[in-house]
Amino acid sequence: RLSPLHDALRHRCSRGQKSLAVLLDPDDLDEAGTRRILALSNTHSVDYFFVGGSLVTSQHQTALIRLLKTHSQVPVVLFPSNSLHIDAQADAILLLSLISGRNPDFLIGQHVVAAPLLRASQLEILPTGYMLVDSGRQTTASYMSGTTPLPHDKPTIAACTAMAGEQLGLGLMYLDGGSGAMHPVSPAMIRAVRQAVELPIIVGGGINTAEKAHAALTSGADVIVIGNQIEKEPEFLGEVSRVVHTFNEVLNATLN
Ligand code: 1GP
Repeated sequence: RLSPLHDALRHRCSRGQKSLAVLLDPDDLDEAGTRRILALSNTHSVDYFFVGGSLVTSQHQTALIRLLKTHSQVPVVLFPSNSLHIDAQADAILLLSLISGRNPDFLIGQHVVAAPLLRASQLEILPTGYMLVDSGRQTTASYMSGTTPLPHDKPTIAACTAMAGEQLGLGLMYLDGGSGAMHPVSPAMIRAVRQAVELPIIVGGGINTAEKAHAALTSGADVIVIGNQIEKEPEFLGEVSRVVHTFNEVLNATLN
């Protein structure tokens, strides 16, 4: 099976290029809200739409993905909380292995259920080491997964966890404070993971200012994920897109 998104992301990362992913949670967005974000994403640069949430109760996910695919060229990547949220209309799926936790259901159980569905679909599979990091309060993700997040101030544990994930053959690392995190993943932890692995690193959870976005990128994040803040204030998409764009422009100027 071809892996165009993974190959392109690895190529970007090897050149130090940064990317922006906008997380759309079907439970939080109605059609008007999605259209507003779509319009902004067509004027500002967005690299990926992630679709999902730690607990999806609405029936909107299919309609949301259809809307994105109809009005945008930005790749749609599923960010599933379990095997029920596979949707073959998307372009790819983050096949998350929750390596910060010790719950076998999220390390392999859900994957067994999903395997034949994924085999039958055209979805690009992005095998991802998913690390939940304590962010100052219990998030839906840590409660629903029944796992203890990584301690916020223990970058060495995060680095060793990421190393183990890379040695197991995972293709991406996702450091997540969880949606609406009080504190984003610390720069020290991102730096430690950056030094430990060569894989592309995705960082999300609680990035709600341009400064926090910039801090994550300078610490070594290849992709930053923004959900809540764009849902609350869609214009933040323009602000954070400029942060990523400026970062890449400075890098290009240095390389040329
Ligand atoms: C959560 O990383 C994502 O899984 C995004 O978090 O909603 O806090 O931006 P926010």
